[in-house]
Amino acid sequence: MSFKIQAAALLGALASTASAHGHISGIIADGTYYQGYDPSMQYQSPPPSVVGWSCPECLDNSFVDPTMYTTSDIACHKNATVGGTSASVAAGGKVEFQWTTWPDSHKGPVLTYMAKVDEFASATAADLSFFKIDESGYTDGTWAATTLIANNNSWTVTIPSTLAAGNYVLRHEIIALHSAGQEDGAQNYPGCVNVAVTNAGAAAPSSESATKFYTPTDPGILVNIYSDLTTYDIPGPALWDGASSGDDQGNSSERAAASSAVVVSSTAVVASSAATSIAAVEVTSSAVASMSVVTSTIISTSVSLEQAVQSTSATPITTAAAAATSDALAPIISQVGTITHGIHIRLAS
Ligand SMILES: *[C@@H]1O[C@H](CO)[C@@H](O)[C@H](O)[C@H]1NC(C)=O
Ligand SMILES: *[C@@H]1O[C@H](CO)[C@@H](O)[C@H](O)[C@H]1NC(C)=O
Ligand SMILES: *[C@@H]1O[C@H](CO)[C@@H](O)[C@H](O)[C@H]1NC(C)=O
Ligand SMILES: [Cu+2]
Repeated sequence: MSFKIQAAALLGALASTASAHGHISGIIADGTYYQGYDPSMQYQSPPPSVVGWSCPECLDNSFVDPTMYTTSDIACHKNATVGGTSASVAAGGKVEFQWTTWPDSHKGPVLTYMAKVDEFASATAADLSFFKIDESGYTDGTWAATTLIANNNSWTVTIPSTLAAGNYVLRHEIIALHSAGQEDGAQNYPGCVNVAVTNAGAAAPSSESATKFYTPTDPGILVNIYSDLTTYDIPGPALWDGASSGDDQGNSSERAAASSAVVVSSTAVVASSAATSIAAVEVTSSAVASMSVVTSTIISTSVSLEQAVQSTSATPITTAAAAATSDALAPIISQVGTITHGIHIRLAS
């Protein structure tokens, strides 16, 4: 069996498309699970009421790019509207954000902000005014997004203990920098959830609109992560000094335990959706040690997948790796036929 893709379509897609990735599927606030927003909810009637802000334009798990930094889409994602319900958390308590499977290739910082609101029902993205409560960039050679993956695709923050009680929108974000060496290549994946903070202090940090956070040429936004980085400037406003300075992400042995609990068989192909248009396919193989990303429109026949993988590598991969990848992808290609968005290939060592 051979599976082929069309060269022109692939190369065109490469030039213009950047692959999209995940969203926050749910949160655990003070030990209680709350479902997040899923773009498929827009087709339910009525849509479920969840803590997450909606993103009807996020069916492809898309991202906000630097050309949108001055629009309210950067606040809580494209055309986001407030969630219908809220989580409850005590000041000083923890909120864990659970992401859909995040790809290794999408390295970058993880940031969390809060904005106080009066009533959730009347909150709009344009009106939110945020302060930063958590940030992590590139520490000891490890990107925050890599730590997030090792923690079962989750990130935990502490709600500052001195914060005034009330209703807050928690804005959590991964910025993927795999294409950020070119201007407008960074990919922001913000997501917002509603939390009612109890047992609190009186602090009311100064805050600003998300449209002030970033510019396309910030050193932490326009950055080539494939060069030998020694330091990385986390973008956005300074961390609020009332924020907890503790590291909530566990130590390395805790991360290893969380990671091994994620079931990934050595040659499994996992599609994030079974539709004809799929946002992402993850392939893992214990046989190879390098990693690559393919972003393409796969239409029909002409160039082998093996070539496609090699030609689109973020980092060069071996022929053996490409062959293994091609074999592993074959069943999904035959099932799905057309992959309209992208394929993420992760080859674990
Ligand atoms: C937001 O919604 C409007 C109206 O439906 C649409 O024209 C616009 O493209 C959407 N914005 C994004 C970023 O998708
Ligand atoms: C990691 O944290 C766990 C739980 O707090 C603790 O039991 C364990 O000893 C720690 N391991 C290391 C290597 O620090
Ligand atoms: C990993 O996260 C998922 C939700 O994204 C959760 O259902 C699962 O229980 C978590 N596994 C572990 C070992 O924490
Ligand atoms: Cu992606």
